Amino acid sequence: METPIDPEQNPEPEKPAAKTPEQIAKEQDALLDAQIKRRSFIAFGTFTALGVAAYGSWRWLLKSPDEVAGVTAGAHAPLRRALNKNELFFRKLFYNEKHLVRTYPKEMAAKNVRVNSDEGLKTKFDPAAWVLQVKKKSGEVLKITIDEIRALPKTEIVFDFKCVEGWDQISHWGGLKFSDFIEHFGLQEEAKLEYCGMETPDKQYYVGLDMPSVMHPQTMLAYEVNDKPLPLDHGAPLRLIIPVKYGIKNLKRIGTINFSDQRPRDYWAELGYDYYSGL
Ligand SMILES: Nc1nc2c(c(=O)[nH]1)N[C@H]1C(S)=C(S)[C@@H](COP(=O)(O)O)O[C@H]1N2
Ligand SMILES: [Mo]
Repeated sequence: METPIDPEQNPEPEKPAAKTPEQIAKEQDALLDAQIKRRSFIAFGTFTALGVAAYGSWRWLLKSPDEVAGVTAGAHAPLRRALNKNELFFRKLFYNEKHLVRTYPKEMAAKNVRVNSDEGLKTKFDPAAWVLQVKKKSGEVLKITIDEIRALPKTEIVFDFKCVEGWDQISHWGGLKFSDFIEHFGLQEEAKLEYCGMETPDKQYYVGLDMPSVMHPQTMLAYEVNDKPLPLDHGAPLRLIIPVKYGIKNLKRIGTINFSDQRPRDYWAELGYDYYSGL
């Protein structure tokens, strides 16, 4: 005979008592607490690791050699490398031969053009005996007189001349477009090199220039200011006017011009200024 199931003797497993709202809140709080602890731990660990890495990088930078004095002074070598990489990157991105520096009407040009500095102009100098010396790739040196340069078509520009010291002045220059100079004197092979260097006859002031800036359509070998022959303190008989660069690169009294794939020496870069000094 079957015994009937006695619900009293075989009770269903007891259901856990329903949680009170207080209990639920407490459990959720505990869970949240654990989560916050975990995240804080991760954040702190990450922060410490980054701090250690930053300190390591800083020590590395401080211990890295300075740039070779007399080439480009000042910065630690890795910083200069980064600067040079940046410069190249932006040059490639933005440099465009067709981009011209802003020009102004002649009436806006200063009548009294400021004379700034005179490195390389202090040595006794006879402008009548001057010839421009151009070093070719072959080693041959061209000797060019001011009359040969003046005989070629003249170009003029009125632009805002800017000095790194913080002044600027609208000024009016006349001379031979540099790219015409290259054409006329058969320097096409030289113009394929990366850099152009210029020095005063006494070699006391000198600049290095990237070829695209030298070949820029507004760059000229100037022999006039305000329609008159250059005075000695502005660089007679021939100076560089390179509007895409700061004043420091606009060498007065050019003695020699050379071309190379290595950066030519540069007076202000040796003292820690930016080699490119572009505008
Ligand atoms: N030979 C030579 N050229 C030079 C300089 C110099 O000291 N010596 N100074 C440069 C600087 S810093 C500037 S701002 C301009 C100033 O040109 P300016 O005197 O005709 O105004 O020339 C540049 N060319
Ligand atoms: Mo300058």
